[in-house]
Amino acid sequence: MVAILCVGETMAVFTPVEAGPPEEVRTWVRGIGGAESNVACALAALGVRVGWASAVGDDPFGRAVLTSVAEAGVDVSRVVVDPTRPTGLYVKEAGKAGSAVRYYRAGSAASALGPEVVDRLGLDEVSHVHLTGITAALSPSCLALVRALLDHPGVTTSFDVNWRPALWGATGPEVLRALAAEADVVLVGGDEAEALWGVSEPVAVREVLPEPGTLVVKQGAVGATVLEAGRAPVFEPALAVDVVEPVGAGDAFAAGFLAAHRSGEPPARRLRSGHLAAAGALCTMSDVAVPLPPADVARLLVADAATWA
Ligand code: KDG
Repeated sequence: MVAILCVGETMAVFTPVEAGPPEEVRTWVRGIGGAESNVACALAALGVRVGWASAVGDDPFGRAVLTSVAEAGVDVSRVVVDPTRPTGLYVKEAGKAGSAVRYYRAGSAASALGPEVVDRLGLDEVSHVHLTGITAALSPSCLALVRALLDHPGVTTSFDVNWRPALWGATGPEVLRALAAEADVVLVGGDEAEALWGVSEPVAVREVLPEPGTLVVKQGAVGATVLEAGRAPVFEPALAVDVVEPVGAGDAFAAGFLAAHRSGEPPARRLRSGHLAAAGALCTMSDVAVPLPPADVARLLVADAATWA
């Protein structure tokens, strides 16, 4: 039985150890990364019973991915090992302002997932499914899987838009809007909303996405706003942190937010929980967050405005 099931691709990630263009770099560190398993690992660190469903190749990177996610405390029993396709991988050119990425994932094991897997996900044992727009971009069958999961009766859903222009053609903005409209909780960066739909302010994003019961607009280092039906928008500033590398911070934020959302915390506390989890990703080169010490989290969750940010 898992409270939250995250579904999507996880890859081997290569991060350069030396500065310089990739053509000249000779030493790389191999980690793992995938938006949905990043969320799952961060949820597990917060004590949530969480599973991750996907497919990996029957290869060393697939085994490394499975071992790492399982070691984080995530149930990986719904991950299929596909002997006919490889595990995807990606290469980072990391920097404080953001990271350029180069994907090697076309034809990967996860890209072959489709709606036929829904029946073996054991969704009667799951209360919430977390998805992202990345999966929708991987292949037509993956898009159909995301649609089927968003439509599935008996589970609530969250959808992080996770705009990855390198994976999309011209249909991205409309497909992502339509998918987001089906979810109960939607997370989107103001910068992503600007690129997709030409709006970044939370209230304007809400006009583009009026359907979800809970809409969270992430405003980078400034903070985040939650907009819910029948309630005034609630803004909560982000924590000031020395950023090492930002990839994975949105996923950790989603985990912190969802964990507090599930426990019925009020909006500001849910946003704080997201910011605290995000700080654990901003302070590491890894896509997977390193959780802050629980005592710091407990103190900061209830700190007054002056001592918080
Ligand atoms: O949000 C971070 C993810 O983007 C990263 O871990 C890799 O899932 C990934 C992707 O598709 O870019």
